[in-house]
Amino acid sequence: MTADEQYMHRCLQLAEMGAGFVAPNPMVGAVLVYKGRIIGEGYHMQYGKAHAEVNCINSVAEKDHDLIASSTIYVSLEPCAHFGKTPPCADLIIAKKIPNVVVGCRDPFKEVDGKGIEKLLAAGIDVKVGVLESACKELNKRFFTFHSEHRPYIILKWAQTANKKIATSPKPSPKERALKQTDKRLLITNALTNKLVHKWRSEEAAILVGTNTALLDDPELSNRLWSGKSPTRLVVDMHLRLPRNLKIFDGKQPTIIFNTLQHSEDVFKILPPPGGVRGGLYQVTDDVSIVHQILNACYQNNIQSILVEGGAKLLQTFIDEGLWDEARIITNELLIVEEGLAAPELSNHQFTGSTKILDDRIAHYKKTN
Ligand code: AOF
Ligand code: ZN
Repeated sequence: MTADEQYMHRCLQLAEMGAGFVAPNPMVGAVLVYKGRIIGEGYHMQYGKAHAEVNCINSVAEKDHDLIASSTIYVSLEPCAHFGKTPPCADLIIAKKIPNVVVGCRDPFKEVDGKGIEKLLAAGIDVKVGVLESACKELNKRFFTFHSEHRPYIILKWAQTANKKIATSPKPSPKERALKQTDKRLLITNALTNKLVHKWRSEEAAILVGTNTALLDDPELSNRLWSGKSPTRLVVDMHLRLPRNLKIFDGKQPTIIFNTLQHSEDVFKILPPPGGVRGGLYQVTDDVSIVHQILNACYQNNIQSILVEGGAKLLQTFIDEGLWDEARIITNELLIVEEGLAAPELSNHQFTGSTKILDDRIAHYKKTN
């Protein structure tokens, strides 16, 4: 690693400490270096609060203040140029007369998007861009996908048996429904992988399921087994047939129902963080792809990532439309069922590794374009 890469690596370590506290903002870290010595460090600690550069510059000890104007500041993301919840970091760097700036990657947010770098250059500052660029982008993959592709980052997740079945029955019969025999849940994963799935839920802004999954599994779609928040629940129920006694209606987290019949006011209204969204009915039409309408609603309302947890049909629609970024597939290698719903078929993917937890194997895939 070059010296620049080492300092950028430190920026990334610092940035990560903001995980879980800064979304929908990106995680950003900064270090200030004078002749090979780090004299300041900082990161974006909380949504709406000071940016990394501000915390970094404020951390410099009094005795080192005179060195700031002869130092290099390393930042994992382009310093901002806009007045948002805080003033522009580029202006602060200029005001502090910092002569050198090393940037991990450009900020895709339209208010910044190169303008921070231009501001610094116009002030005569030496700017280097693109140190550990892919690692910097990977850290904020949700933020980058959201701003560059105008849709949330999409993670598909499902659990399958050794013979690739994901559920016992696609639909309850009217008789089963009348008898409330809807407990057709096929338990595939073990206690440890369940915990991991809750960790995944804590990391995303929203979780999405289709009608049959909501009806058959009656999932709570919350994070109960890991620290941190629970995602907003997004449920497809085109004809509003889901009974109100399902766990998704427990009121513990907002639930948004995509349907063709009704629309509630302020359904996506953003409450101050960490409140998230209000929930309610969101009207869609059935002549256009439902997936596109959901993604568009998320984009318009600053939901930067979704975890799609089923069922097979909905997951397959995302795969067929090429609208996914990651797939995490849990396979119980000991369980084989005779009948069941076939697991989705991935196409256009790159295998990035797998982990084994007792009898469950978790395979990770990334989409290749
Ligand atoms: C930086 N340093 O540490 C972060 C940046 O509403 P605000 O004022 O917090 O601005 C949010 C935007 O600023 C966010 O969308 C992203 O473009 C940038 N984040 N920029 O210079 C930081 N967190
Ligand atoms: Zn800033």
